[in-house]
Amino acid sequence: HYEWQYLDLMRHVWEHGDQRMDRTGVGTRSVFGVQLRFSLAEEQVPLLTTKRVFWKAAAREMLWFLTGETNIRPLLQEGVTIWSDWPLAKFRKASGTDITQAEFEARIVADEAFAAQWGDLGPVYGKQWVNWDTYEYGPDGKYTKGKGINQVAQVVESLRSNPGSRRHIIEGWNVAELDRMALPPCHKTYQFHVAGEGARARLNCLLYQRSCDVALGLPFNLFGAALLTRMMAAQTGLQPGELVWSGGDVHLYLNHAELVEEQLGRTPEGSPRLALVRQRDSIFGYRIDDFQVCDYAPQGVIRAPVAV
Ligand code: UFP
Repeated sequence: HYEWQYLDLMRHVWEHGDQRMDRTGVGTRSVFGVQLRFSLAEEQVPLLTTKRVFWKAAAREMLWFLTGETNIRPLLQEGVTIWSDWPLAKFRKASGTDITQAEFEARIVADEAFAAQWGDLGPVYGKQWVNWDTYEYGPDGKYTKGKGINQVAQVVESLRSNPGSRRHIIEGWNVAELDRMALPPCHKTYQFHVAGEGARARLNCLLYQRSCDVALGLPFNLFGAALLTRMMAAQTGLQPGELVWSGGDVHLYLNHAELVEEQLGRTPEGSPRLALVRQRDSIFGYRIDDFQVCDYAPQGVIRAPVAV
C-alpha cells in the first residue's frame, strides 16, 4: 500500500529525527532530505486512509492558488480556514485584542474593507504562480513594472509544444518578495516531466518542499500536488504518471506525540481514486465539483495543534 511510505517516514522522523528548537518555539524532530514516490495512474491518489484528510479543502486551496488570489476572504467564503492563523496572529498583535479565530474569520467575510486590510497574505503562491512581477528598464534609466508572468499557463503551453523540455517549472520562491509574504512558500517548486510518447505519454511531477510538517502539512501537500498534476495532464492530453515528492527539512512537532502514536497504530485500508469528472477549456476553469474522490472510507480524524 502506497501509504506505508508516509507512515514509515513518520516513524523514522519521530524515532531518529534530530531534536531542535524551531521558529515557532514549539520544537521539532527533524530529518533532512527525503523522497517519496506515488503512482497517479488509473486514478490512484496519495490520499491517507489512516486518518480523514479533508481533501476538498486542499482542492479549494489549489483552485484558489490558480486564481492568483492572495487574500484569505475567498477561502473563508468557502469554509476553508487553513490560512487564518497567520493573519489572525498579526491582527491580534496589532490590535492588542484576543479576538477568537471564529470572530476574526466572520469579520473577514462580512467586511470587505477589513478583509482588504487584514486578510491579505502578501505575494504568496497565487501571486507568484500566475502573476510573477517583472520590471522593464526604461529609456529614462528607471525601472517600471512590466507584464506579470503566468507560470502555470506557460507550463501548460510548454508541455503541449515541447514535451521533452527539462524546463517545465512552476516556482514560488521569489527571493525579492519573500519578506512581504505571510509565509515563504513551503511547496516551492513543481517540475513536470513527460515520459514515453504518443497516446501513452505520461506526465510526472516532482514537488520540492523545503519545509514539511509531516503530521498536518504533508497529507494536504501530497493531495494538492496530485490534483495539480491531474489537471495539468488533462489539459495537455497526457496520462497521469508519477508524483515524486522531495522534502528538505522534514519534521514532526514535539506537541504531535499523541497524533503520531495514534496514527502509527493504524493500518492503511482501501485505495481511494481521484476522478476529474469534467474537462475544462483551461487549467484556470476547474471548479470544486469537477473533482470526485471515490472509495474513500478513512479511519477517524486525528486532531493536533498547528504551530504558527
Ligand atoms: N507547512 C507545511 N506545508 C504547507 C505549509 C506549511 O508543511 O503547505 F504552508 C509547515 C512546514 C513548517 C511550517 O512546519 O509550516 C512553516 O514554517 P517555516 O517557514 O519556518 O518552515
